[in-house]
Amino acid sequence: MATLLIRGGTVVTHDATYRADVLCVDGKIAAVGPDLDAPGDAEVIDAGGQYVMPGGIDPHTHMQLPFMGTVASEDFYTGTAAGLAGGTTSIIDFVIPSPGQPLMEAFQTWRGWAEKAASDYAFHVAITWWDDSVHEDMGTLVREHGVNSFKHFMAYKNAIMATDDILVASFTRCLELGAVPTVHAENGELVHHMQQKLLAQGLTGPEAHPLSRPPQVEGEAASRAIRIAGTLGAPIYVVHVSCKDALDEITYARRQGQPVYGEALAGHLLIDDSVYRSKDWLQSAGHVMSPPFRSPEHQAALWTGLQSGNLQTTATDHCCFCADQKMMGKDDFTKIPNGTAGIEDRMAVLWDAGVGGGRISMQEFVAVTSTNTAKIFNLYPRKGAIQEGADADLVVWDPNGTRTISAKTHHQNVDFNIFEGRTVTGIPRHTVSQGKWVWRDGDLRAERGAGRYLERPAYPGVFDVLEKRAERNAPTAVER
Ligand code: DUC
Ligand code: ZN
Ligand code: ZN
Repeated sequence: MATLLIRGGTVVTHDATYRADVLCVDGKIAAVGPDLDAPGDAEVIDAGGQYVMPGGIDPHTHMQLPFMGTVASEDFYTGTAAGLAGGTTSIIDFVIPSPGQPLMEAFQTWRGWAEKAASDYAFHVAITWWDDSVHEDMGTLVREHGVNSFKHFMAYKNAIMATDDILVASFTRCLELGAVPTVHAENGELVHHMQQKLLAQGLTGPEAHPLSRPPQVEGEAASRAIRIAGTLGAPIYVVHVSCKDALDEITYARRQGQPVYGEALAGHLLIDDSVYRSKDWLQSAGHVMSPPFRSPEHQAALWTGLQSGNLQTTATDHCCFCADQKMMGKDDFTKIPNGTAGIEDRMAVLWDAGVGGGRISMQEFVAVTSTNTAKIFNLYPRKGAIQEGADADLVVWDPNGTRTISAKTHHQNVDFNIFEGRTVTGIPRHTVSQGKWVWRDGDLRAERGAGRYLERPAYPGVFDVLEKRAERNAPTAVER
């Protein structure tokens, strides 16, 4: 029996802050309370002067993703291990079938890749094409494999883009199944058009990347996806909201009572678009991701989105490409593999700028880094909570600890760090996964294959209400 006592800390959850010890037995939280006795065989972690919080959940990662002619350098082991070093104890990654590939085949492929994960994981499944078999497989995934969310890329024309007919078919199916549709909101036609136009003008470098994907492109797609979902009565979750344009669409819809959720990336909150004006090609290309980094006014809007509750979660879109991979786009910015890392740094940079910067409270920090994701994707209270019976996935947070972030010292399997040189105050001092410490004062003991696949049941009951609500709000026929 593995027993661990975290002693002397202050427990911080999304709704409470109090002094308590936390006893973990066989991977679960067995007790939370003051002055708990340590059973004879218990290992003890001293959390004096520190905060004990639910482990982070990153709802948006792409480990070893085959993408844009290459494969992301971080695999499920190295990526989840880096996450543990950063206080993140679960991820939700994406199964992305190639157009025409059976969903179940892709799902089994990703399940195989993920067997080496060091932390727990789940999957969203992308809908990149449509026929009756996709309709069928969505049912199988929900009913038999614990998938309760499906992803739609509205960009990446001629690759994985979902057109409006696919969105309508898939959102309708999601509603039937009690699953949450999610979207990468960028108008793929516009992006393609802008890319061709910029290349024709001789703009081939990474500085053209943000010009090809301006905020309107994201705002339009967010509006379209939200209105399609609203018409059908389906909820919707917008991944990596990067700008005011998309946030305004979410905020407007939520004000009408529509169940719309939004995610912000740590990168978008912390880094502005000046990175694309670097004279150093690799510096600039290292920041190529989609949607791109935005100007400071958009960043300020994202913080307001988190503060107001119109954005509920934070993620990374962790998708790593090394310099030699980025070089694939040396003469054509549209060929630079899109993606940046962040799983190891998300919690620390958000604490530093969020709590340290006076933007969000500690409890809000827990909500946006862990609990809200667990609730939206039906992992709560197994994850995202500190209570008896929950999984013992915890981070012991040292509010006074400091770290200077660098690709030279990080654990991520990539040679670049978008937060390079940033010194943060507030660090994960210890991380506990499944009741065992895996990161202790700089010592990483991530175990290959220790991660478990997390089943996430669908929400049929909740969705019945949404369907009825949409019917009630639908315009009625005018009698002649
Ligand atoms: N954006 C990225 O930058 N990388 C992976 C996929 C995506 O949508
Ligand atoms: Zn995306
Ligand atoms: Zn992504």
